[in-house]
Amino acid sequence: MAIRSAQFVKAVTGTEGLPELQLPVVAFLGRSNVGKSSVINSLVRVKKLAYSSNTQGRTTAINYFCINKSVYFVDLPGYGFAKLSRDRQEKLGKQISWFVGESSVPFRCFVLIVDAEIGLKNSDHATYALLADTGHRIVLVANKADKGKQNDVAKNVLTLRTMFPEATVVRYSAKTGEGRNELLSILLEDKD
Ligand SMILES: Nc1nc2c(ncn2[C@@H]2O[C@H](COP(=O)(O)OP(=O)(O)OP(=O)(O)O)[C@@H](O)[C@H]2O)c(=O)[nH]1
Ligand SMILES: [Mg+2]
Repeated sequence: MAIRSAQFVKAVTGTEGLPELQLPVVAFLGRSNVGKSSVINSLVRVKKLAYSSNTQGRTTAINYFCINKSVYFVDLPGYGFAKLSRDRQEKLGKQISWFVGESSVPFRCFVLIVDAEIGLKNSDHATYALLADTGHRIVLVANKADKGKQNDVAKNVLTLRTMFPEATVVRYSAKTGEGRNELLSILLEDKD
C-alpha cells in the first residue's frame, strides 16, 4: 500500500486533451481552499507535488499525477470561490461537470473533500449529486480535522456518515496525517 512513485503528468485546461495513457483515475474534488492539493501532497508525501497555498496555489487546471505508474490522482480546481468572476466560475463549473461525466475516463472513484470544521455547504450537496449520478464510488474526506472545535468536527463527520450511508467517510488532516493510511488503502486497493 505504499507510494513508490509520483509524477506530474499533465495540466488539462479546457474540456479536451486528456492524457493518452489510460490508467484508472482517482479524482479529487471540493470547494476552493478545502485542501484538495494538500490532501494529494500528504498522501504522496511530496510537499509541492500538487502545489498548495492560499492564493498563488489555487488550482486552475485539471492536473494529472501518475502514482506507482498504475493510477492517476487528478487534482481539480475548486468550486465556490467567491472572488472569481461569474463568467470564470461558470467556466470552472462546466469544466468540472464535463470531466466527471466524461465517459472515456476510467474512474476508479471520486474523492469529495469537505471541511471537517465547517461541514457541508450547498455547493457540496450539488457536487455530491453530480458525482452520485455517474454511479462511481464516492469517498468523502472530512479534511482539516485538526482545526477548530473537536466537537464540531465529530458532529460533522457523524452527519456525513448518516447522510451518505452509501459513501465511505474518512476523517482526515493533511496537516497531521490523520486518516492517511485509511485513505491510501481505499484509493490504491489491492491492485497496486
Ligand atoms: N490546518 C489545516 N490546514 C490545511 C489542511 N489542508 C489544507 N490546509 C490549508 O488550507 C489551504 C488551502 O489548501 P489547498 O490544498 O491549496 O486547497 P485546494 O482545495 O487545493 O484549493 P484550490 O486549489 O484553490 O481549490 C492551505 O493554506 C493549506 O495549508 C489541514 O488538514 N489542516
Ligand atoms: Mg488546489
